[in-house]
Amino acid sequence: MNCERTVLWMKIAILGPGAIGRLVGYWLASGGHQVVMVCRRTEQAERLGRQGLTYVDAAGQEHNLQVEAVFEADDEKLAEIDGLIVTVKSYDTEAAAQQIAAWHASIPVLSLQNGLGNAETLARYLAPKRISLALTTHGATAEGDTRVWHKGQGQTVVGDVERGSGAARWWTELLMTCGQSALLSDDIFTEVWRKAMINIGINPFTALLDVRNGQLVQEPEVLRLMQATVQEAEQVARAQGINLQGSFERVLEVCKNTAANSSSMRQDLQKGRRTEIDAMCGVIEEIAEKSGLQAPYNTFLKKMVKKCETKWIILSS
Ligand code: KPL
Repeated sequence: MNCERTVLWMKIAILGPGAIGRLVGYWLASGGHQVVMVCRRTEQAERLGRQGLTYVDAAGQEHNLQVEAVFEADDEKLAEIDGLIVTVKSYDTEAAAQQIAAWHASIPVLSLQNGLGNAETLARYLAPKRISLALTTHGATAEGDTRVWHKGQGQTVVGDVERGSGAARWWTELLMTCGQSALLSDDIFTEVWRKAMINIGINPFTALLDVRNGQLVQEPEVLRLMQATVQEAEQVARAQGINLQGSFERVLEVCKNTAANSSSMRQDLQKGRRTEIDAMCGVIEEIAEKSGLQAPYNTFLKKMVKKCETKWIILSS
């Protein structure tokens, strides 16, 4: 891996063209980089290749850019990529890691995903020095196969799994060439937990109540439950040696900044898809059990979301 090279005109593949995959794909394409969206469905690959990627800004203005799109692992088209961004759902990380391990030996890989445990899964298949992690609080909603609506500004933090590998700096510089700011963190695992707290405080509530992020703060009794859930998760994190303070304040801030957005979990339930609840409240429940703690709020939310998943999946099949 050569992270010394200039970041201009890179060819970047994005594995998982959901809302965040499309958002970052658009950013990179608008910065003049060559973007290859790697799709799991041939129809999506065909549509993206034919219609391009449509980015809808917060004012509802549409912008369209051409991107390449391939169906799964098309070795020929992926032969010359300079970097790969993983935006698949947390429960697909293992399959993604196996796929990447089979393609390339050395390109840098950036995980831009929700949930706890993605880095550990990737590191079972790829050399840790290749892996960087990014967390973002931007709010994005996927529409159809080719559109993404950027519904709320947020912040992106990037850091290396193996400190000092230099890859995270390369990724932040790449984002900067597209006019996107990204902070460099030398403690990315704490950032992963910080982002998980935001998802635990927002996603299950928006999904179960079927509301947008901003609507949560209008209901005092919902706010109380959100606070109790986040504080409980903070305590579980503390048992792991991770000290997080101010998580609930950050949850409120993200609700405000992404008020018009539908959380990814709400989008998943609405589409009859599996959610990432296991990598959020599910991990908190597991760690609590192993540490002799109780996490009733997180356990309850996991149960409720799982119930809804099965109902929606049956209804929409
Ligand atoms: O990460 C998100 C998600 O929806 O998964 C937030 C930041 C809460 C934006 O909706």
